[in-house]
Amino acid sequence: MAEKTLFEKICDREIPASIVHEDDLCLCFKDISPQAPVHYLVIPRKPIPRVAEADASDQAVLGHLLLTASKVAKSEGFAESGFRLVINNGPDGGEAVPHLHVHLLAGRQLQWPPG
Ligand code: DGP
Repeated sequence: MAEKTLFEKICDREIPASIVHEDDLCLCFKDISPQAPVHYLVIPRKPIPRVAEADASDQAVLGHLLLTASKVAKSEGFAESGFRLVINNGPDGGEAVPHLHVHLLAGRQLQWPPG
């Protein structure tokens, strides 16, 4: 069996994280190295390495990650002022952890284009 990813270990409570939401399909927790006043990660429980390796059977979970990010933004009160969702894919995309995750950033005016 493949070794668990860091984020699978967070799902399984083997590594602590500050979890703000969880359900059958996903977890949302605070990023350990925040790039904005609010920086959460929304991850599927299923260890999909990156979006490029998701397939048609993952359609529901992919949609669920976005809807969960929006739900968390609303429940935490920063949806109206705005937020950004980012998915880094592969080396040039800046992916460091090979377990699909949606960055949810908010709490300041974010710049565009990103670096
Ligand atoms: P990416 O570069 O898109 O793969 O982002 C990985 C993010 O994961 C990065 O913003 C830092 C975060 N991260 C790495 N290790 C941990 C950890 O152990 N706990 C938490 N909460 N976040 C982590």
